[in-house]
Amino acid sequence: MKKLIHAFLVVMLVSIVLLVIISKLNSSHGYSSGNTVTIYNWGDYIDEELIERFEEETGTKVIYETFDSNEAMMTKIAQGGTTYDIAVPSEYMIDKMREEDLLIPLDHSKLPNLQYIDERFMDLPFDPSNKYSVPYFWGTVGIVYNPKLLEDMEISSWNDLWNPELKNQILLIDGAREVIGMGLNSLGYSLNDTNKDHLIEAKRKLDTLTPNVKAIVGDETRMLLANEEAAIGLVWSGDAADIMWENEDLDYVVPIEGSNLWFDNMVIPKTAKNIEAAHQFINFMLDPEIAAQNTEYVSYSTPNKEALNYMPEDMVTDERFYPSPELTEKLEVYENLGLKNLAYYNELFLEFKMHRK
Ligand code: N2P
Repeated sequence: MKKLIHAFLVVMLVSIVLLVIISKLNSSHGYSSGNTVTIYNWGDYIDEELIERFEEETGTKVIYETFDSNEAMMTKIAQGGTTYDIAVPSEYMIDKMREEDLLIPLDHSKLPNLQYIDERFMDLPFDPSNKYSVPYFWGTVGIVYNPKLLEDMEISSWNDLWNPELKNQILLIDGAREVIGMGLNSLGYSLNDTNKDHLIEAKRKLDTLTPNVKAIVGDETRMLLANEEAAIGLVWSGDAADIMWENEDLDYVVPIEGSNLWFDNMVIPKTAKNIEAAHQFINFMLDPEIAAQNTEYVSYSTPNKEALNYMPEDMVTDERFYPSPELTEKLEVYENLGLKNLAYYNELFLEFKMHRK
């Protein structure tokens, strides 16, 4: 009997070792994890019904996690703890990730639905020929405001936010580029300014906004503004569109001094384990009807030209959310300012947050 138990234990041990070796070998070829695909996306940035549909159609299980800033996303991917098959960074971060060798070139032959993307969103300077990324959503940064709570106050400039009557009325995005950018723009500087004196001046100016800042938040912004718990929010355009569906009293403006035009694209990080399924998922999201459903759900602006035909007319003709090329030309796209400068933006933003406490 003892011998039998011994033999059984040996067989068990050998099987376990073999299993571990097989799974390691598979993952080093990028095709492990049987049938799962792990996706890392911004919060509130997909219609979850589409995840289920992808799972049903392909038999691939989706593991879905969210982040709320490019910086947080990049740190987690660089650490490599969780291995993501898809992530959705914005342009300057795609450039930075490529520079740090964190991305895998895409196989365009597996992405036939790429033909539906408007040329205007392809081959942009942050990723020539879309070697590493395909467009997901795009938009602007601006101010959503509630005229009902503001009486006759006009909101059209970044500097309007410094009005002392707005005490405790403003919600800010928890993002270094957005907030420091607002400070820079309000002084007439570029969103990509790296001049230290200008950056310090912007940070000092932001410190004086503190009495008006109610909170620095992530995805809760939508709910707080729609429920009229604050009168003003610094937001990404799609969040504004969504809030305005909830509460028709609100409006959205891109300030006259200028603002940010951004593009969020899907990429496959270097650590991906299921490259095949990652391409499949990306191509699925590029399908015009799927993209239209996703866009109606999240309210951001789709780069998928064909998808526009499946969407309500009033949504796609709204210039606040589908600004013309002439309007977007006046806006600035964030550039990858390099490790040191980006770290400095983060440092100033942290100091600004501390100043509030
Ligand atoms: C979605 C956030 C969109 C991010 N909640 C804009 N880059």
